[in-house]
Amino acid sequence: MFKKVSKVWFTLAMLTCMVLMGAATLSAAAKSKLITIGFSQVGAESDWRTANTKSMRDTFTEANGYKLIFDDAQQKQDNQITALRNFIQQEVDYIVLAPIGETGWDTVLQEAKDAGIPVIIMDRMVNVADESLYTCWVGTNSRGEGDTAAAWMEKTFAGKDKLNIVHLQGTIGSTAQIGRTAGLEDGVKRNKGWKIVAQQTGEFTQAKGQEVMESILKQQSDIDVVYAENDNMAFGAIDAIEAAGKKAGVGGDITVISFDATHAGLQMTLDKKINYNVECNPLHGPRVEVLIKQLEAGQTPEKKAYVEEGAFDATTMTQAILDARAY
Ligand code: GYE
Repeated sequence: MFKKVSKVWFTLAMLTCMVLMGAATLSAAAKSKLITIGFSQVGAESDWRTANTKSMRDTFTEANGYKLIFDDAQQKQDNQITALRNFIQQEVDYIVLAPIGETGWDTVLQEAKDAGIPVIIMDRMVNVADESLYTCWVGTNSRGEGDTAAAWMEKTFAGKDKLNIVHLQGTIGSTAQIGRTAGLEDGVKRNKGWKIVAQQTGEFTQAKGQEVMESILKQQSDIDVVYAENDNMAFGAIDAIEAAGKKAGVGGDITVISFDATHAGLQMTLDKKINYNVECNPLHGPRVEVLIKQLEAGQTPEKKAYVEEGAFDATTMTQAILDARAY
């Protein structure tokens, strides 16, 4: 009896070993087939960026057939150029670039093209003389977002003959800054009473947003609106406003407009501290994967793909909307 049982266990153990060995060989073979992606990320300046990085990491896993080489450029273009050159040297299959600013990419993108490595631009855009220097782009319509915010201001402040606006800009020269700034500045041109009383960059970070807002509040007592080009700068600005003894948001002294509509941003919208939050979706991982699959299949993806986005007004914001937020 005992002998029989131990024989069964022995056979089972042998079979398990064989299966495991088989799996090990398989995974070694699968490993050599992984698609290698060099990803140059801007940095970790905002909640939006953190969600974007997570989306990329969650998508491009070994289990999904990828080897992701991630590089954080810490908000410096020089670091991004170095990262791209390293990727070229490592002969990666694809480069994904989330560019900090739009200009200054021609040389390094030419190097990638010469090496035959397709480059997918994600999130912000590049401004290059020759559009064939990159394969395709996926991201947000920042100009559209700026227009959406300006249209809301026109509706909300209709009939008001004076509107003093503090403008907290994102990283100067980035697509998100250029588009959102253009939307506001066009609004100012259309509306005689609108005046930008201060315009300064907060680098898309909460700390800088707060610091800049603190100094503006010391110089300007008459502020109607803060137009912050992302959630994190809005959080910083709200802290500064409250520290100065004023109230931000619905029914307060200063109306706050923000962009991104991240989970934390929508929480502030639900709390009525941000009056209007224009959505900017960071979940590009799966979108980039679709593009890579198309390229792997020998297809030509669309050159530019914009992501659809909405906007949230604090007066109609609900807990259910917040709960459904994936980022
Ligand atoms: O709005 C901001 C981030 O480029 C759309 O970058 C992106 C922007 C986003 O730091 O929060």
